[in-house]
Amino acid sequence: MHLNEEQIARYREDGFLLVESALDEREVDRLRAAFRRDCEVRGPQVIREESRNEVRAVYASHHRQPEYAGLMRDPRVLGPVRQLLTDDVYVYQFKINAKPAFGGEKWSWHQDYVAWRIADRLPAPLQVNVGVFLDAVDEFNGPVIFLPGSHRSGLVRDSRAAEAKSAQHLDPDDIALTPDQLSTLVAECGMVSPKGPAGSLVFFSPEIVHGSAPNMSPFPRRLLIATYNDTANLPSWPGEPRPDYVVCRDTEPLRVLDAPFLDALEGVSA
Ligand code: HL5
Ligand code: SIN
Ligand code: MN
Repeated sequence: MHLNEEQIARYREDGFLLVESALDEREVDRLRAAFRRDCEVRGPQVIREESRNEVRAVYASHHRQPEYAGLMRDPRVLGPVRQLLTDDVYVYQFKINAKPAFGGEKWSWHQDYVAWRIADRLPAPLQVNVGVFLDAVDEFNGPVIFLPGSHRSGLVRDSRAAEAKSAQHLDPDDIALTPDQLSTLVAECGMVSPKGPAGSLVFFSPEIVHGSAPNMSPFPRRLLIATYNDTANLPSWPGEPRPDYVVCRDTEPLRVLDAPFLDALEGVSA
């Protein structure tokens, strides 16, 4: 899959780009099954909701589940990322935010690069995020809301809250925008929440302001977010590096598969 000039221009202008139904139902089924398996793997990479014992997020599933390892190199995902960023990229971070039905909690308004600059001393915002819809996303199940164009406003924050919400990762609560900052930016940029069927992709900038509301609907909103970083833009930790489930250590440039990930996994040639 190749993005056309207009799509690339839209990504640069808005800071995000939706590609509907890039993956088919069979592929999404396999990814969901791999996620269910991965939720059973015990360890600090599984983050639970504060108020109940449900999964809030799981990190680095591509280290354990071959479907996700393949997906990270699938031409429909990695191809556009290389067009938007550069040829030599690797997966810096991988997470699935589960937003369970009947109570998946909010993700506060934030810019990703604020987190990575503070926590990992990542030199520059040379990343592209890819959101993969593991469920259909609609107005009811807590879609991500973007402020279009806000990636061109610079960083809104340069420090984190004194008290961390989570010991496992940096929760957006710790770097949340103030109400005043958000009101000013929304007046300039407005708000958009990309929606679509399961299997849709949303590419978005590490500097765009985004967040999402709780999910009180009867439908889960499982969203994979993979962050690709330029291999020439590596973190340099001031002290102890963050764990490798939050910040991946394999910085070898990724090669694009020549077939969709399931075909590659099953050894079917293209
Ligand atoms: N949880 C991420 C991390 O690196 C940061 C957030 O959406 C990305 C802000 O710990
Ligand atoms: C995030 O930015 O990490 C959370 C967005 C979401 O899952 O709604
Ligand atoms: Mn984010």
